[in-house]
Amino acid sequence: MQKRALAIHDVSCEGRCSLTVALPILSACGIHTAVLPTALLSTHTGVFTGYSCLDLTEEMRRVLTHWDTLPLHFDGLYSGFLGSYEQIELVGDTLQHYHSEHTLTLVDPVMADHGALYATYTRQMAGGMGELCRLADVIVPNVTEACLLMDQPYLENPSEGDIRRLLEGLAARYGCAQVMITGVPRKGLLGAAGFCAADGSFSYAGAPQLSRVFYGTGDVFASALFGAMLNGLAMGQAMRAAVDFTNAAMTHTLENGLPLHYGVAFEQALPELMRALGMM
Ligand code: PXL
Repeated sequence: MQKRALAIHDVSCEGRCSLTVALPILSACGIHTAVLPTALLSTHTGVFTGYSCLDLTEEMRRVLTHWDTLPLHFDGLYSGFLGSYEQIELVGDTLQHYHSEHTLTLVDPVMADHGALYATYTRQMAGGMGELCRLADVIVPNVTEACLLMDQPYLENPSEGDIRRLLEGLAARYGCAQVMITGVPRKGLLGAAGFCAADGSFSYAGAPQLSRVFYGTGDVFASALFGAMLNGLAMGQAMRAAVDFTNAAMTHTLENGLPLHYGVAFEQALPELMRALGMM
């Protein structure tokens, strides 16, 4: 049976991130994906200025009201960048509404990077993102978001012990079965560190660190991870596949010589992801 997922993110019209990344990656993973767009922006907010941003909360309510008349079921629920504080409650209600015994819920608490909140995010929204994390089986914050979720100052150079404490703390505080922190450096590698609450195990998957600042890589990683997990890969294997895919996308971007703020060339790495999932 083909798996069905719901992806709740913004549409950034230019600059590959959020839905323009999640949808093609999940399609390549063979997953029938419905979308609930949270906001419409001309670009992402990471590096561009003067972008337009339309909060879609009211339209989301209309979409959900219509969906209530349809027999919809989702195997996976995946949320990311949100448009406003008011919207967080609606997204929480939606995750609960479509949750069933076998649903995999992945919340990417997108709100900050490199020690700072994104331009459209407030402290109040950061608190609300924590409430969404409580509804998730899996969360994938970066180091900045992990520190915010734990109400602690940003760790610029976290040690292995710092990352373990964050992982365990997040799992305990938000009740998530699996926590992964992204953008974790270790011995010249950059990757993701994971914690599985069921057996208390830690894991790490890294790839050679490329000394450039990329955009949208958190979304590329999380989408590939979610696609891999919906295809039945265990956390460690899914993390490995998603790290390799993200690294390949970054490498293609550098080879293409494209400006980095337009996101990474994940399109050219999709065959690699599909091979890792045994699809070709
Ligand atoms: O990649 C996360 C993201 C998603 N959507 C928008 C963003 C960002 C990060 O900056 O600005 C609109």
